[in-house]
Amino acid sequence: MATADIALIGLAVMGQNLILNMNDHGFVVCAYNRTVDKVEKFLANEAKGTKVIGAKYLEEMVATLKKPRRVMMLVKAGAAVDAFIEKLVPLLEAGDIIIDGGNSEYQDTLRRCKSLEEKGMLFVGSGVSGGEDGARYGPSLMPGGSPEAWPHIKPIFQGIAAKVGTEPCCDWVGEEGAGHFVKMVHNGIEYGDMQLICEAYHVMKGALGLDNDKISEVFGQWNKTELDSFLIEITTDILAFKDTDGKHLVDKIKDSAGQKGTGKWTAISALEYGMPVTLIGEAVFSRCLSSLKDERVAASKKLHGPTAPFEGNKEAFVEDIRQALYASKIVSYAQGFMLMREAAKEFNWNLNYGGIALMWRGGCIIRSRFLGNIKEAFDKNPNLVNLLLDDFFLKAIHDCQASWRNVVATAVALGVPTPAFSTALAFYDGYRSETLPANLLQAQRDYFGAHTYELLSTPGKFQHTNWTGHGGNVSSSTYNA
Ligand code: 2AM
Repeated sequence: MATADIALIGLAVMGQNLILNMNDHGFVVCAYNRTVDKVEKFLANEAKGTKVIGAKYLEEMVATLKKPRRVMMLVKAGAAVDAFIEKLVPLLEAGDIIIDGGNSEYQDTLRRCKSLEEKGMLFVGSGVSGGEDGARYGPSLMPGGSPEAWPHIKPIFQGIAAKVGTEPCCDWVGEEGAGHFVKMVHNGIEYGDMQLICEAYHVMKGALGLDNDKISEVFGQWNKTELDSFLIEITTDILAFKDTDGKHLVDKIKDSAGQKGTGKWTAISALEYGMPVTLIGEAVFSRCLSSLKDERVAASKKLHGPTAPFEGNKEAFVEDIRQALYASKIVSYAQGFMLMREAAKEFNWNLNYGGIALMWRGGCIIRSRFLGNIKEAFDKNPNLVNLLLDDFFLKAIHDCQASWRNVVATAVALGVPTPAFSTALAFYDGYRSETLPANLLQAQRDYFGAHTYELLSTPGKFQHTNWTGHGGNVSSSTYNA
């Protein structure tokens, strides 16, 4: 009998928690898993006393569904998703909807979307963020794919999503792989935010000599300002946390960062689409550098830096660091939105930028007050070319600028690495430059490779000069890397 509103395949923790969340919001869910035992165990334990039903076979699962059928997968990204799609297609009809809530690559989502639409079915690739807790009590959801699917999944998705006030942290992102692309950028931005916080900690510790409790107190204060966010909040807790021996746990943790690859994928996309998303790139490279622990230990004994201590007012400098972090964060988000805008152009997606800011406003790791300001900026002007040009952010960055420069200059002078603060400032100075030295670069390219250059006085016309007086006058047309 068709009683279920949606089926969910994949009973790992995320899947289980999303099912329970959907159940709490009045939806009847049919649970299925490759290893069928897990269905019975789930029904007998976590889902006991709920309206959740289970299925042992995909045919049985499909038969429980109201039409158009909605089947959501939360399985391992990659081959498992394709395998399930292949099994589901013969069991479904035109107009039915398959949703992939896993961490799929957006190119895979694009391919699956096209292929299912050719068969008359609808496909949605949705970013799901917020971890296990988010899945259970309110994730940030970023669905994209076949637009016709949205009205049919909207009540469930917006019902279970995190809320900011009454607004759900879920809206339609855009076509094809847009949802998974936006989730990837979200993760890249998360890398950037974490790196910025770590640099602030490093400068306070390395340059000012503040201890963990003091730094924790500083972050606690910052959390009451524009920087109010989940990541600053947990950093406050982490720095104050004591191990069983009464010592700070953070000091005992090896300074070698892991990564699962989503930051790297964002940086790769940035290179692919030619967008200067420098801060996320530096955040990824900083993790790489940190993981060279043994080499760094050896190098630290041989490579020297400055030894002069910090001179100045520490309290005032702590405020400078806060402003440097804020300004750098604005640049990072501006870069992230530049990347999304470029991808939207490339793929013809109609991205909803204000909606994206709202989706990230709650439920996910980068949730923050700041995202509310970004939402307002795009509400004011949906065609905003760059976040830095919005009045609110323009003023914020102008107000922070002197402090930001002071922090980067001081960190350089004292030898404390601040790659993300520095790259953000370099980007800012590059972006606001009417003239950059690429005129010389074009001349160099033309000199050694006859790559041609464009004169300011004759736009669109490319020409070659014989710079040396010898060699040919033939310009390069084949080598344009
Ligand atoms: P399992 O319980 O049968 O292993 C997270 O790993 C989820 O993805 C689990 O529900 C898991 O099912 C499922 N999964 C992982 N690899 C899979 C595959 N190759 N085919 C089907 N499901 C898979």
